[in-house]
Amino acid sequence: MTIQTVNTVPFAGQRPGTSGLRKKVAEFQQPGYLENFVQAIFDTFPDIAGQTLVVGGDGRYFNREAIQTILRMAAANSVGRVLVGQGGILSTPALSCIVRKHGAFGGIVLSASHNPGGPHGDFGIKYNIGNGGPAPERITEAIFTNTEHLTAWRISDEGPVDLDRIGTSRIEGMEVAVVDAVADYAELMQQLFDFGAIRALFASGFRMCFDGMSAVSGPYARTIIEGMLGAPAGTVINGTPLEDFGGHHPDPNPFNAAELIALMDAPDAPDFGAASDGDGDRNMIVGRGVAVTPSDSLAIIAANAHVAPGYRAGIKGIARSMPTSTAADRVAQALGVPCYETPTGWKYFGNLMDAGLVTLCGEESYGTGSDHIREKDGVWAVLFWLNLIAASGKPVDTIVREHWARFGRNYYSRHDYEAVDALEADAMMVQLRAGAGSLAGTRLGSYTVDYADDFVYTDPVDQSLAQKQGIRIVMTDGSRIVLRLSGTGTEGATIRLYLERYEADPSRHGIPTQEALAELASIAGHLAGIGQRTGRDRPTVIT
Ligand code: VG1
Ligand code: CO
Repeated sequence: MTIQTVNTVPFAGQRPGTSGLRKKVAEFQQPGYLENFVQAIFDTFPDIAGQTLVVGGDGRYFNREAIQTILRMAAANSVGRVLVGQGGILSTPALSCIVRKHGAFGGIVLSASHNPGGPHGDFGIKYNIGNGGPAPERITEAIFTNTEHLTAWRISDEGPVDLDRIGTSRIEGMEVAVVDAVADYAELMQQLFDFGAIRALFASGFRMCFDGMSAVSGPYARTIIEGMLGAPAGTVINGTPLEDFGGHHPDPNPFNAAELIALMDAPDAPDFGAASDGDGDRNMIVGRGVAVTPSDSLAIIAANAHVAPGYRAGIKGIARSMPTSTAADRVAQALGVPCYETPTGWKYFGNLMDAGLVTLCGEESYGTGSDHIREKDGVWAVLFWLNLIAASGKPVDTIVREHWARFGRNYYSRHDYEAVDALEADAMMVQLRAGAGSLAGTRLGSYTVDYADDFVYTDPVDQSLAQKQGIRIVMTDGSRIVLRLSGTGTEGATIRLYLERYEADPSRHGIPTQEALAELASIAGHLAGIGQRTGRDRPTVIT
């Protein structure tokens, strides 16, 4: 047993973004790159000695190697015990569940989520705190500061651990427990949803397709949907996690899950379709011929929460990220509960859930979840919809149409301009920020600006301040244009343009989305000078 102290110099740019540190695999493979960041995490917690950590990832290329390194470093940093998912696999929501259930000190997630994997793809690492959720900015900033001053990291020369065999072993004095990746999570789902009703739904011949996108949620969906809920074998497609996600972009939206969308548009489509992302925290809900926008999904879950046993007593409140449509706000108002607007990224929901202020949270980026854990949760959202379909006896398209008829429809779309010149993108934001203050009262086409600003958020629980969270231009009729730069990309900058228009009149709920939002898109394009700055005449991805 030897613990080595290896001298090192800082790597520039190890600042965690919206959801952890994400870089190209090749960057992570530089000698010492991963080690520096991991040591910076341990250095942030002087009280980590003897504590329990949970470690797992989405199975992408470099996952196993990174886990072996983290285990040896954890031992060298006096961690008491580490729980690792079998095969190095844990979905992000499963990790959150295990941290909470076992009262762990924290967790380390190895994932770049929906970013492509493989040797030429992306890798990522994220630290979660004891509530099971992503570390707040105060902690990610402390980790970053440590990366800038690091002089050495510590590692044991013991190992490697057999990640495929369930059981315990030791590295130095530290216990390593390889645990079933699905069991704790599946048990939690069983407490929240009416498995009996969903089982009866499948037994009646209801057909579903769950696209695991060759990423981490396949094993969870197979165990729960095909196993516990009795859906026929083959309900889960692309259900085996692959190191390169089969060469696909594991992002569950109509653009990247084209196979599922085509299936749901076909004449013999199943009744229900769903997909999840690389690390299992995102979800897409699809009915016959209709993909539900994530913003609508959050609102519909909120309006119907009581159908699921775990939420029978009602919800305390809702939180949505600022760019997410205001559909949920209307439901919150009808229910008489608060609706909070937070910056982009799940880490901003943690305090609200811990303080018991909200039950449901959601983001427009195909993320929905509740206070059962502290991450967004793809399979959870799919199970909620199954529970809702079973309880109401209605198909997805009817549920959506009836929701719009009651609350109005928030037409919604996101336009992404990916891998654009970072300096131009920054200049665009500077210009928008400078101009926002004087937009109020201006007429733009058929809209009049009510107010415009760069979103600032003060956390109501600890008063922490998050600034420069995106430009929002809110019209007098409630329509909105939002612009911000992505914090998860690894190439140049990605401009995200979010468009929303409210329509109360049910006779006008059938307009194709892009048509309904065309004028807002053109106003935004002119205001921000997107064409001139990026040299693009259309977005890379529209969702
Ligand atoms: C994106 C989404 C954001 C989400 C984040 C992490 O961030 O917009 O809503 O929380 O990804 O999701 P950004 O900064 O690129 O817009 V995941 O599933 O990648 O952990
Ligand atoms: Co994800």
